[in-house]
Amino acid sequence: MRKQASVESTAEAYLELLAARGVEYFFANAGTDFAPLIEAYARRSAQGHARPRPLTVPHEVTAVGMACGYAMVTGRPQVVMVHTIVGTANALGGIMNASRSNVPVLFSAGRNPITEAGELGSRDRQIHWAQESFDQAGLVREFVKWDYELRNFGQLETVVDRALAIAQAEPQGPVYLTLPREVLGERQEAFEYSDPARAPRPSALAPDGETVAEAARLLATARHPIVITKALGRDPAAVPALVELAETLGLPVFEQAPTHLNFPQDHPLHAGFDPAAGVAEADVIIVAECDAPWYPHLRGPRPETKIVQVAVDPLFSRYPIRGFHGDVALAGAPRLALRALADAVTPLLDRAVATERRERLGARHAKEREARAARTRALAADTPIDMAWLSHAIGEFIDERTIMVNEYDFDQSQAAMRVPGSYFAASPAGGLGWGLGSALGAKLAAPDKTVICCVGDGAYIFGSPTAAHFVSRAYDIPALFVVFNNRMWNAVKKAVQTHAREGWAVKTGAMPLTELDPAPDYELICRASGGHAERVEDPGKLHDALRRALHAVREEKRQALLNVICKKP
Ligand SMILES: Cc1ncc(C[n+]2csc(CCOP(=O)(O)OP(=O)(O)O)c2C)c(N)n1
Repeated sequence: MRKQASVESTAEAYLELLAARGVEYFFANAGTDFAPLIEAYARRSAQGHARPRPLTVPHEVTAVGMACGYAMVTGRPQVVMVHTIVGTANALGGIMNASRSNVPVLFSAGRNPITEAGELGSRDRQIHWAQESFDQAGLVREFVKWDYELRNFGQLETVVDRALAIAQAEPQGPVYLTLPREVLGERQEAFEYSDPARAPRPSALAPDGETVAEAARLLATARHPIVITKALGRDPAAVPALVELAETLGLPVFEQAPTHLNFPQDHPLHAGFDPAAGVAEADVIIVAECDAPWYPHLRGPRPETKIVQVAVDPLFSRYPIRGFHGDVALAGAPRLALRALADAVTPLLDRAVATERRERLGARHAKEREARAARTRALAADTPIDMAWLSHAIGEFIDERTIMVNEYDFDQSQAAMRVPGSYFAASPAGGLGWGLGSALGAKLAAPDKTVICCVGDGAYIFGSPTAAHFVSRAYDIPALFVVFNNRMWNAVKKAVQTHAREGWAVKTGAMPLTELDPAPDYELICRASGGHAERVEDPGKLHDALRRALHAVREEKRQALLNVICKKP
């Protein structure tokens, strides 16, 4: 159907189209390049058009995080718009994260005015000469699927629809659109477009029957098959498909540095978070959406072990190097591949073998959980608080309506999360600062859920906390932030310890460049934006502090922060 809207500028037509395409939020960090858009927003608002809702996000790290959090929960891309080359540069770490985590985002930036005079929007500020680069998109091109500069009004619909369609096509990821001020500011009277969009939306792909049959034959005769996964749960529908396959075969499922909820953690076939022993023993390994299932430098599978790769893109084509084998590679939507595999393997299966494995693994799972619980209980009174105990305490408050955003220190093995789409961890690209914004985006996407964001003290600082707490208050987005405060960058320290096990740093205890002492009173940063915030040092008071913080978030509808003083490793 064709639709017509009365508009005064290209910028207004752009907003009209984004709204029509279901974009709900416009996460913006504005500059002089935004003038036509702000003007267009003012007109739309005067006429009662609320979408896409503009949110002022005073740091790009937070803005990209929010768009990622929203898309991770809903699967729908939102718009982030930043200021020219400088805003793009600030946002880049977040875009790298989104790229490697396959999060669709319409990332956009104003373009310095092109013309020196003569057009509405031409250069009229001191920065307008120096703030131009030869190739603005070149700053991000390696980490976006597509980039383009809007050249004129006539191509607006094609460009926006193409951007949104490419971001959402598998493998999903961010796209980048630059918007010159002259084009945005151009006078228009009317805008006509198709509604719904007519850009092609590629269907999900399924692997061919012959390759599925080959994988099924390998699995049917395997004695010690295992699964290793990291990001399968990006598609929540893939989780029950993996459960079905695992139950059919009696397959242990290991999660390797998971970024999503891939398999219910209380399921008897959940084999934990360290696949090393399983890898050494396995004769067939299903690598399901996992970029680095083991570290060949340390220890890999035996040479005769067969590897089945299951992924949207089993080559991880955008990674310069990834040498993990794939004797069989099932490309396409993993939910379809895994279901097809379960169907194909069922008639070939020796049921007695599968049953024996299921029972043995189930007993082991129960024993390991008990042993872990006992180890954690022994830490209950440790002061400063042990991170495992903190994770355990948080785990006790996680219910079916909780979303966990974890940037590093929450130890998943201490909880028993089971709802697909309820857990998100930092991207393997490792750009710190993702957590706070992502938690806010997740809460925007799921206002009825409780969002708990666990961050290290390092990750908290990288997340531009002043901006995040500002946004939480300004737009009523209450989340609980828990700072695992060990007053250091332990990840960096651990790298030194494994790099030189008996070296100078280990022997002398000197670890320059890893300390975050004296630590700020992080609770004051949250309180400055009206949040409920506490410092927690006594492990015996942790549960009550969590209760109060969750009450603030759920009942008072305001953000909360616990600055938990943790043991230094
Ligand atoms: C943008 C960016 N800068 C630096 C790093 C390197 N880095 C990886 S982990 C880490 C420390 C994280 O500290 P914290 O959040 O306190 O967790 P901890 O390591 O103490 O558990 C750093 C600095 C990074 N990943 N990203």
